[in-house]
Amino acid sequence: MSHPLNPISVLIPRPLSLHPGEGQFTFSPLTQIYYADESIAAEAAYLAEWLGCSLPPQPASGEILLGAILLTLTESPVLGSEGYELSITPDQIRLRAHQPAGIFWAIQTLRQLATAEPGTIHWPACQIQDLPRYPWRGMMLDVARHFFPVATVKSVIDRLALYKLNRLHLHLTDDQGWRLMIHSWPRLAEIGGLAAVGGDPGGYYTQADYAEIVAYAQARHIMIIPEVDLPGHTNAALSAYAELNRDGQAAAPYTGTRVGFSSLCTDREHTYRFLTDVLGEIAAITPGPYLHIGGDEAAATPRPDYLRFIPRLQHIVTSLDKQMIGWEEISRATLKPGAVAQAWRSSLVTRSARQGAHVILSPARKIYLDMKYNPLSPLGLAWAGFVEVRQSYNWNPAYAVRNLPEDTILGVEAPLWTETVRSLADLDWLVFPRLIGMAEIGWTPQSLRLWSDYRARLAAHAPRLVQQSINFYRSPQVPWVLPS
Ligand code: TNX
Repeated sequence: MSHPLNPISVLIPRPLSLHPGEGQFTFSPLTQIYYADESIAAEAAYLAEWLGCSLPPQPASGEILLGAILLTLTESPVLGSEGYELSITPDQIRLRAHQPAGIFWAIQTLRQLATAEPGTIHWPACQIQDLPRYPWRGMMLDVARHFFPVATVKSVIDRLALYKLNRLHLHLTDDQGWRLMIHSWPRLAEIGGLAAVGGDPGGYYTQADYAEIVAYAQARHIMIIPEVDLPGHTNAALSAYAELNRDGQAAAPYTGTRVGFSSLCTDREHTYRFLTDVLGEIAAITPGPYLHIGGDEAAATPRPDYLRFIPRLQHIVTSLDKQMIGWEEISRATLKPGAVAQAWRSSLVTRSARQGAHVILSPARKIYLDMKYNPLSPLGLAWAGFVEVRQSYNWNPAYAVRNLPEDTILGVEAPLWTETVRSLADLDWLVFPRLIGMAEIGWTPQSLRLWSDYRARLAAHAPRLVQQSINFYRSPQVPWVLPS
């Protein structure tokens, strides 16, 4: 990629501190990568593969390694679990972190800094120290309204890694589809997985598929958060098992886009056996500490039932040694410590925070990736308004929800609901470039974020988006540097 040598003009997220140096480091296929700790051998291999090194990475020995790339871990905890230091001189590149994730993010910085003419890669000399603002920087993908195969999910994971995003929340179930095989209740996927919005093909992940997604994400330091939306948004489950319905009749499959019409029967013990089985199977194949139970738009569940249901769910989730996440509506219920509430359209989460919960911010008018950019957008919805690139970048999470103490904020997450999204190209067009801005919102301190500066850096990312075949929205607000 060619771009001006001032590295700050390209990096997204903008790093905490960056000092340009003199000269550049030139890569050759014989450049040797060394790693000082077995726990970062995988990161060294990832870097070697990206660069096309002809020599495999080697464990580091004591001597000074001119012309080499050196990966090391430091005892000092100041870099936290994700921070890193990157030093590039004409003689050597050093990546340092306290944890492997920091090394992985340093590698993403190296990828963005590389300038390539055919056959050679250069890096401008510089010193970078970098740490994220928030530990939670995520995207949500709705695989229920439309189903996306494992390969598409992996492409999404690769896109997240590029911008140092570390969470992928999978919205696995909704009225239109149930997308994960549950062996103790197989018809959920076999019957409930058949439909999708608009009569498009359905589908579901086997548990082996899910494990493959989890492993692929883990190798990129991204945590998978599975969501089973309860007690509303459950028509697919209700179509598969009559006994989950209040009237005992199986629901018809649903291919429309209305919300708020379905509910599990919440006052029969049988439903709680179902929930224990389903969440138990998912917990067993999910290494991350969270299970998302939805909880949104349960308009078909009587309020008193909902208020009893959520604490019972939290009890099931904590019995499985997981923490419960729910959409902001769970804030109406009594929550035990460890719950996480996800804000999307109101300030309800302050009630969760007052009960000791942490909060994820997904304000629809800023970072709902399914909102149209403008009235002419061929894809997307508009219930939260049009969300152009500038509007989705220009906000401060600290003030996103009125009266929410900043220390309760875990971070930010941009949801992509897929009522109108049928392919990776559709997905990319809504996600890019808004997700790139969200990545910077979650990583970079507010004081270093300025739209005019960001938009110039974003413009410089156009050639790399093109090169990776990412079908991004050419917003008129960004002076894109596009190949002619
Ligand atoms: C609201 S956001 C929903 C989803 C829809 C989305 C469309 C939320 C928790 N619920 O069921 O897909 O709007 O933008």
